[in-house]
Amino acid sequence: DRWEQVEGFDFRDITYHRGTDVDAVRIAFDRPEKRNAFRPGTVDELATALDHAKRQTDIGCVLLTGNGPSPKDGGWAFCSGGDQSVRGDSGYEYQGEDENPDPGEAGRLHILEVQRAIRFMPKPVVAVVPGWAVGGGHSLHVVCDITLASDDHAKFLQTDPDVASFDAGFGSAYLAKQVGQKKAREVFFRGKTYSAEEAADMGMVNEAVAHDDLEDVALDWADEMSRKSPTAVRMLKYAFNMADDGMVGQQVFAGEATRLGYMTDEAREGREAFLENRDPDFDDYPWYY
Ligand code: 2NE
Repeated sequence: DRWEQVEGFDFRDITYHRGTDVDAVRIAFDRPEKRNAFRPGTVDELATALDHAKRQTDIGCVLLTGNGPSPKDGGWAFCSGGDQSVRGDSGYEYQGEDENPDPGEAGRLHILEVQRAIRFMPKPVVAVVPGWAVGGGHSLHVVCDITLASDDHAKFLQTDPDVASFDAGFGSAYLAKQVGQKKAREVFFRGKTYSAEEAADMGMVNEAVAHDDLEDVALDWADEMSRKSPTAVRMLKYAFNMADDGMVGQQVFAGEATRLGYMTDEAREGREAFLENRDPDFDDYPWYY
């Protein structure tokens, strides 16, 4: 009852809700019988929901989670990564109805686009981990701004090298920024399973929370964050990103700086002068120091 479905979407592999009393959305993997593995269609839906969430100017936080438990065996999962049963030789295979699909649909790895959507989302994205976070699912929690995990059921595991996959971007390099080089290498090279508590001690989980309280705690955190100044939170998120994101990080931060600049009378004078075909008069605007 704290969530209502967002109208206008007919998703198959995810669910999408917005808070009734908190300015947050909840996007959830909905393939619990597959430990919430993603197939290409799942990723398309995720990208659509994230883009929609980005555009909601009254929404201050995105929760990303996995529905459960599995009707088959009661197991919980955040996400177990790419669905290995549809993995082709160059990516994850097309599963639509078209007999002659676009060749570009053949081998897709567009979960990386979703990682970027999370990274550049102009509001915090919280991974709410009720169970397994594995492979590409582990990488998704890594790229989120915050991770909250079930103390009872969350398990963190990197299987990439077992299935001959490698997230050589955020999944590994950014993980190392969070937990340090030695631990990040251990996560990938050993393939050991870590509890929520261990992951919190390591620094890749913010808090381990009793399973039954997980969603409420996530909503509390979302409520706190979405009550802050949108501009300040957005600038801070992009400032945190910028140190690691090179020229793209600078570009994203700079775009926000430009927006702030446009909001000043000084910028309005520049625009008006052009439209009125006269020289701009910036005399009223000091050279601040
Ligand atoms: C997730 C894990 C550790 C769970 O183990 P357990 O013992 O709790 O469950 P079980 O029985 O293995 O899984 C339950 C059902 O879910 C399916 C299983 O095949 C099983 O199906 P049934 O036998 O009941 O029919 N399932 C689970 N994960 C799946 C997956 N990823 N794809 C397809 N079916 C899956 C254990 O299941 C596990 O290790 N799963 C595989 C994790 C994995 O290797 N993921 C891919 C890593 S690569 C990747 O994600 C990636 C990337 O790194 C970069 C780009 C794109 C993708």
